[in-house]
Amino acid sequence: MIRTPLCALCGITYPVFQGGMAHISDGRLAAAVSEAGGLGIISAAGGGSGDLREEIRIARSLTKAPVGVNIMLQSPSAREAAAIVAEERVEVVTTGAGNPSEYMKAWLEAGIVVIPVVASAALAKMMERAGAAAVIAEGGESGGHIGEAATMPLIPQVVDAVKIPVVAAGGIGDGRGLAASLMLGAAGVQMGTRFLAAKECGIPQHYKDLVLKASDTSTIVTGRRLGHTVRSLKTPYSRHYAQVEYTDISDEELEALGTGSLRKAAKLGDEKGGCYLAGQIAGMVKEEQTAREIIEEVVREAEEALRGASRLIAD
Ligand code: TUI
Repeated sequence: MIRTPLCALCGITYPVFQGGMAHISDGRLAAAVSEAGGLGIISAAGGGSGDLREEIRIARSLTKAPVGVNIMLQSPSAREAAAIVAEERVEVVTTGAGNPSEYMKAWLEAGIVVIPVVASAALAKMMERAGAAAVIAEGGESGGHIGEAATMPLIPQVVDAVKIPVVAAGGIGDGRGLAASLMLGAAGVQMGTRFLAAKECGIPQHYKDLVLKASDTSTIVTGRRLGHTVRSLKTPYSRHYAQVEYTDISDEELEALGTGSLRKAAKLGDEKGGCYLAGQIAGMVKEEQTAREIIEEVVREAEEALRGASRLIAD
């Protein structure tokens, strides 16, 4: 049994979060993760039906365990989502791709445990001052929108910068990643890519197949020129984007190439125009499993790794 302060803080059995993935993480996936003892997180940016209130109610109908909602701050619906989570008394709110300071007061008054995603020690400190209960420090190995720092150097620097618990994210795909994160000082982990292959994850089969056949070198980073840097699987679409990104193509044309591409992948399985977000651990995902199987396997592997670690010390 691995227990950390994150468990009591969020009312969960295991210190494992499922990332709130835009257009992907819905009430059904989140409920399956929470029911298995982790923290399931619904994405307010188009998870499931796209109706956040509906997805929260679906999750509530499937589990009595706490659930979270992730708000992607650059999403046009962020403000509306910020109000809904307070009205619906969601237990945990995570935020991504920005600074959630303007919403903090209302969320804290509603009794919500607020856990922003940060990509730097500076933002982690600011979030701690603003009342965050913990932070998720996400390195650039993750899928989707990424910052500049990698997980291995980011986690200890954020841990040293704040007193609140730190959740490690980016590049964590199994129990060795959980054990290593705990050794870096984190109180738990968040995984997104591993849960793409969860049986309860409703993405098109083509998306799952791309993840299942990925290797260690299957992802690519694009979008830096326009300031929306994302990591995705190498596909004809993402290779084409990378090829034209630093040519004389106009910003407008480049922007148009990206428009709707996340939704096309996550909702339609569009093989030509879809941008299939995934992290560097995609190559470690070998089979579809239930959320419960994923969480129990990750925790068991981490226990084995941590028990075995003392044998490395010769005395
Ligand atoms: O947010 C994510 N990952 C995402 S969001 C997304 S949807 C999207 N749609 C269109 C374009 C781009 C993305 C897909 N994946 N992860 C959390 C995360 N937050 N990673 C990095 C950050 C971050 C970076 C800088 C958070 C705060 C930050 O500081 C900004 C500031 O204002 O100080």
